[in-house]
Amino acid sequence: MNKTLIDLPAFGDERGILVSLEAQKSIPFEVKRVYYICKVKEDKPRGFHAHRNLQQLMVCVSGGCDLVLDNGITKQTLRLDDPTKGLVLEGVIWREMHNFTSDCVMLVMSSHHYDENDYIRNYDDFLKEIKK
Ligand code: T46
Repeated sequence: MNKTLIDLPAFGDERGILVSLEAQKSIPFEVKRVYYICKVKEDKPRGFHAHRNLQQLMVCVSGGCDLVLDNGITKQTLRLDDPTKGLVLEGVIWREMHNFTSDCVMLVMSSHHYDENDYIRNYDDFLKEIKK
């Protein structure tokens, strides 16, 4: 599975923590787009898609959620709830986000602009596509 949990450069002192993200340094690709997910409903999962050609770095800067990652062979669940850890995803991975805390803010940096044609939003289509 093409996923890596990375330690983000974090500068903590008695005032708190500052996390600095620099494209092509702490972020292993050129960032073309940034978005964030916030004001979530705890009982409303998100995702349920894969990307054909996209690298993303995901960080829960507040709160957390469970990420279910599936490459068609193995399925893994990990809790993302630490603002100093980022999850880098690349390759065709089915992703679901569950069990959000109400204060969750997920920041995502992407290697490409938004393109709905890059999404596989049907699980059977995803399985067909990875077998190609
Ligand atoms: C992902 C997970 C982690 C845009 O217009 N521009 C954008 O850059 C994005 C990301 C979304 N949208 C529109 C498309 C939909 O009408 O925003 C709406 C909600 O998007 P979606 O239902 O895809 O949101 P999530 O939370 O299910 O998935 C998002 C990203 O789309 C996806 O790339 O990996 O977060």
